Amino acid sequence: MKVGLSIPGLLQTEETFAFARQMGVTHVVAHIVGGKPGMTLDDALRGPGFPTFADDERYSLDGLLRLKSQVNDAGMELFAIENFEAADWYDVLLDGPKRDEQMVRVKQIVRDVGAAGISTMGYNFSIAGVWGRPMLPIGRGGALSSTYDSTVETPIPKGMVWNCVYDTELYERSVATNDFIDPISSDQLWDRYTRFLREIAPVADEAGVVMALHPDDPPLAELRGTPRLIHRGALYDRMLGIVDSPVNAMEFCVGTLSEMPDQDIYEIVEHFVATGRIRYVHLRNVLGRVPQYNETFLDDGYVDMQRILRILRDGGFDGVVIPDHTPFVSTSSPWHTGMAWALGWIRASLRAIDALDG
Ligand SMILES: [Mn+2]
Repeated sequence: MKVGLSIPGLLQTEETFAFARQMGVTHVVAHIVGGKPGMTLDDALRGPGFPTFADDERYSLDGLLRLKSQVNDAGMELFAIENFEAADWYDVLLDGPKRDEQMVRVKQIVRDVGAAGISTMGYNFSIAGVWGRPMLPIGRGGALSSTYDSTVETPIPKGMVWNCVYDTELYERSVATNDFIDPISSDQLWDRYTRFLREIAPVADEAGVVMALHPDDPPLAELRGTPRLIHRGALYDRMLGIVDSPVNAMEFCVGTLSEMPDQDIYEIVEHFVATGRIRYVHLRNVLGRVPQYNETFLDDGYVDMQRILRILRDGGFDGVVIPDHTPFVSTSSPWHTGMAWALGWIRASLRAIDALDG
């Protein structure tokens, strides 16, 4: 297996790439959304949602090639781009009037990702996105850790999708008048997704790009009044069946899958590794399951992560594993420290598994 790191847009700088290589990372996942280099975290979090930029130059062929050469110069491979900008495809998610126009943009991004020689496009197909997870000092030693809190759940004002405000005027008007996005059924969401997937798959195939879908975090059947697509492991089977091709694959988030109730995480990993369609793995541990859980360090949750790595290896998975989110530790650089710890833990675990069985 290869050890990778997901680097958010805010941190896509020469310094972070050097940090990643120093930690032994060989494969980079560029999580472009959520901010740009030069912005501070405070800048990024100042608005009512995460920042989102329509037609962002970073998704152009030139932008992708520049990013790739930065990563290559640091001695690593740019393995994947993670997520489309909400501002680029909100009407694909909402089935709005700009849906077809926005699909043209999404297809161009996938073509450009392929043309830049990047093999994988990770994405979420989610209206509510990742939400309702305050950071509290409940991790080991008081580390700030995400927990799900259903009491803060509110419906989504129009103008927002996936925690991003794509139309500020509409959003402000909607907040003032309690105007929320139209309710839909789970079947309607699956119809939207099916239409999207059948349209994007041939484009991805031609571009040499694998589309990798992340499950819904937190994995509830409904969140903020909207249905969720992948909130149980078995729903990945449904998704894989819609387009039965290697271009339709999973961004396999062990953390999110471990939050799901009524299923055995080890059986889930065993089942899906056998499909050969785990494109890459997000590794994270958790205590509890929805609606009551919190994220933990890799060695501090209810899941035996080394057993997960063994199941993946024994199932023939030889792809990229990245740390998912980690608790924020008490240093002046909580993200770097948390990732450094997780990367070291994963590298040592992979080595130990091979040595013990070897
Ligand atoms: Mn994840």
